[in-house]
Amino acid sequence: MSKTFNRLFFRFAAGVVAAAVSGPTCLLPPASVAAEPAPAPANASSAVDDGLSAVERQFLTPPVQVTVGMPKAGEGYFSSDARRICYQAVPTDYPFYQIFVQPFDAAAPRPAMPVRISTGRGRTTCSWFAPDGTRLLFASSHLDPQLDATESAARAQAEEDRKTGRRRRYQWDFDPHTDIFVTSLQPAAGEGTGLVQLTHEPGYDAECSFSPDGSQILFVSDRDGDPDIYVMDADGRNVRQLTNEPGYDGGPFFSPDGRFIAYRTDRLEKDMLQIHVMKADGSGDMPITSGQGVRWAPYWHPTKPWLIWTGADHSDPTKRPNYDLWIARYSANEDAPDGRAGFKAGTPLRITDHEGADVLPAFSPDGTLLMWTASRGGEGGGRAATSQLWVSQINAAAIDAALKPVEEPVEGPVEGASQP
Ligand SMILES: [Ca+2]
Ligand SMILES: [Ca+2]
Ligand SMILES: [Ca+2]
Repeated sequence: MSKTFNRLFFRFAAGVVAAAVSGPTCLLPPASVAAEPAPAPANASSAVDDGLSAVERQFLTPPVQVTVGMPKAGEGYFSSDARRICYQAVPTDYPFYQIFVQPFDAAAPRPAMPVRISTGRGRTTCSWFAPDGTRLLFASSHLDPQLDATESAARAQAEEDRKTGRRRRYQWDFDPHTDIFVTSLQPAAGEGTGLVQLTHEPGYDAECSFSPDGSQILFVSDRDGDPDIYVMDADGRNVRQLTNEPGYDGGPFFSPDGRFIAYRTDRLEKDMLQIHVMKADGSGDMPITSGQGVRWAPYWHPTKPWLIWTGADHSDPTKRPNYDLWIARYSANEDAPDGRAGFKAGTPLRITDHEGADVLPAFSPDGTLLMWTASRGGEGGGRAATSQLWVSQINAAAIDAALKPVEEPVEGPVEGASQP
């Protein structure tokens, strides 16, 4: 099964697998050995895109590009101490995303040498640090028995695209061989350090993230034929299904206090994702966005009652949608008599309007930095640029001042994607 969502989407790659790895568990080399350094950062000072618009300048410092050397990189997240980031990137010599971790300096964000954590084969996606920083979670299809053929087909298509100059939309496959793995990032001496496979069901299992206390893992599975959100214990046991609506439900993250889950769903209109929030047990589900367009990749601010996501207006089929970052203030009270009323969000605020894609936002653990996947800078800039990870400081005071209060009545559908 596969779908093509209109451009974007990284927290959905998926793929296939197999290979050099025999057996479902852990024959992979330790992360420290698997390390296959990407080319050294070429332009370590690459950075300032001075093309900030008035809107962006109000809320963000000029973004600094922190990934270099690979054709595409994206979907980055911070470790709890903000000293590392994890992300997915397409190596120069391989057709599919692999998972990387690299050092990060919050005081002076800049490119650094990445270390590959995934096996080097298959499609991978959705990396996420354990809260204690000792392990990394990600989804990978490297156990696909047909991996050789999958890779060959991808290489052939890439070669054909290169000849014809075609730029494909991002293809998001629900690869049935995708499973969730966790690997140690701080292997103890003498300890097995390979991957541990946490899901074993046929079907796509991906889009995984730990709960704030590290005891639970949220993920998406289409094991019953329809993609839904599940939660399991950190060791892969005790799987519980949280959503059961026809259509795609995915990209779930726990709120910082662990009481709520933000995710995206296209249950109302195929491929037209909207942001929803539900309680941690799956009850009290409610939409946060509505209206024409796509909203996805919700992410919680760690200390402020803010939810950020990616939105784009798809109402004009003749225009290329511009994906940008939106923030809304919320109030949460899981004990409200009506569970649905326990979570309210105000009118969202657009904080980017650059012509290139601005997607998959993530705040640093202290909430001062924003990292997102953007097509900026580079030759031609904007839409001609490849997607990479960029980091800005947020102007929290300006955002706070511009954000509408939650209580303010919203006239009409909540817009998340109107053009500026
Ligand atoms: Ca699976
Ligand atoms: Ca579903
Ligand atoms: Ca944009």
